[in-house]
Amino acid sequence: MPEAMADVGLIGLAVMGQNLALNIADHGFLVAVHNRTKARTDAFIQANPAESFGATGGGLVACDELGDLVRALKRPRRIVIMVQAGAATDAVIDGLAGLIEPGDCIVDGGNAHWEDTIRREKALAEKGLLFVGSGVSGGEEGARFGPSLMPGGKREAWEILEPIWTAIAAKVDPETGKPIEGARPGKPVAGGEACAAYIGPDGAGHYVKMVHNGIEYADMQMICEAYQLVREMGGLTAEEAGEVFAAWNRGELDSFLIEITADILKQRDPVTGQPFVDIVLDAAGQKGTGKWTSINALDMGVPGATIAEAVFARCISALKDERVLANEILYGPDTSNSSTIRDDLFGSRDSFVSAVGEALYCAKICSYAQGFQLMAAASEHYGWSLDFGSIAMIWRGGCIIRARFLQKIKEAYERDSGLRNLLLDPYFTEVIARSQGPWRRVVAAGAMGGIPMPAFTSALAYYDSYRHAVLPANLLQAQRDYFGAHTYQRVDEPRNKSFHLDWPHPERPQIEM
Ligand code: NBP
Repeated sequence: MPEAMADVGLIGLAVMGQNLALNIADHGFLVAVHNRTKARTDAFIQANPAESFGATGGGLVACDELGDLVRALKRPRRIVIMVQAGAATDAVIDGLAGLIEPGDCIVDGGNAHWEDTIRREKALAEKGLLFVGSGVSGGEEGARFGPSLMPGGKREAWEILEPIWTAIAAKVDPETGKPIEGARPGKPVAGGEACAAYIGPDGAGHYVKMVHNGIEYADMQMICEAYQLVREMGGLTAEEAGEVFAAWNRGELDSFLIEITADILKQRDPVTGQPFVDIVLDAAGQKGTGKWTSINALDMGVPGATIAEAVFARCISALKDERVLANEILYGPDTSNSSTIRDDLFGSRDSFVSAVGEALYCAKICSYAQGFQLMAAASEHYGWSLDFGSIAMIWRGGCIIRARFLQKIKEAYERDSGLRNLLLDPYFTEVIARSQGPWRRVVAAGAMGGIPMPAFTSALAYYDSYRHAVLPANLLQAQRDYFGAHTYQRVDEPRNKSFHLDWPHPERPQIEM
């Protein structure tokens, strides 16, 4: 092939890289592809010959060496990296940096830690190279037919990448906020608003992607709690629970995760014929972005307890053998009373199930409120000037947390771009005012029935803490001053003044040595 003909390079041809390359080619771009192991590149090219891109004008060009890929690209060069976060990403960037020229742009589409992105962007800028750290969400299917894209870096870097990222992103109907489905190989969807927008400088894109994943952890955990409640306390079969989720998916809870939950619950195991969910081991794994979000919430001093609880819920699920043992030893309430507790509080099974749906929606709002508060703190800390309405907008399609209610978040930030907390937006205030009764009764019923609900309960504690003008931290301050002379502030003095009380410590008994 003649040199400098390809529109974009893509390095790393595992599942995400391959699907992203095909998506880009479907949109009429010529993609130069490279992988560390050549056999993978060859197999990829063989499986996707030029004719599979039809009349789109796009296609793939195999490059055995990094140097071949660099030579194949038009200038300024755009090179997307889809390899493992960490050392692999550094290795690829180091290899490229010696081959490309000032003004060229490297795009890291992996799940990098945002501080690595800040470091890489700075180091490359010193060589005159542009760098975009872009969140890519939606898994394999999203990468292939429309991901949600969260690019961060210098604006001039984004401008170089923008035509490609806008073309390949998921599209939503601007009026309803609903994703426009129907992309097929060689036939991308036309029209709609792209789920890709400039997020902010250096690590902003990867940071926002990380918080997206943290929120995803909480969404999944809350769905699991709702499922356990309707099965254990509601007495529903897996299939009936699937019908409930399908019905919820037609209302305010309409989202990708609710939709796939309905499908999963209706699925039978091909081997035993039992409900599929019943033969899956209840021990969850994790890759780390939920943990990063929770650690960062602690570092920033932002209340992100619901997201952290979702991470801890996976940790305790992984202690399967220990839980089986504890089940033999530890006491809980008599579960034969579950239906009595339920009917005393709700009157009927149907109203219990509907209350669980309301509880799920309220808890979900609280976890998003925490995620957006965290992003607000990071935005201030790093000087990113994040646009929260735009972030909600690009999460409406393509990504795992896509949901109808993200349109409501977008509208909330349109009403007030400086909104301090989602809960304070009139729409969300009203939803929780309306549904808090059922939410509280569900949490009470679950607690009385001994059903673990770490995310539901932590979200309710967040809501009640946030709306309390006075918390018992007055006593806590006094305790700290008592045992450690940590000082305290007074309600009748300015916040910046500290006081210490000379506590009348009683004589302590001498410990005999
Ligand atoms: P992996 O994260 O498993 O990356 C492996 C690919 O990178 C292989 O093709 C490997 O080549 C290649 N690679 C190259 Br080129 N140089 C490498 C090096 N120096 N060290 C190690 N590997 C090297 O692929 P993935 O699952 O497609 O994910 C790609 C990125 O996208 C990751 O950062 C991931 O976190 C992120 N992501 C994944 C998802 C998802 O749903 N999977 C979603 C969103 C984001 P080889 O053939 O020689 O091993």
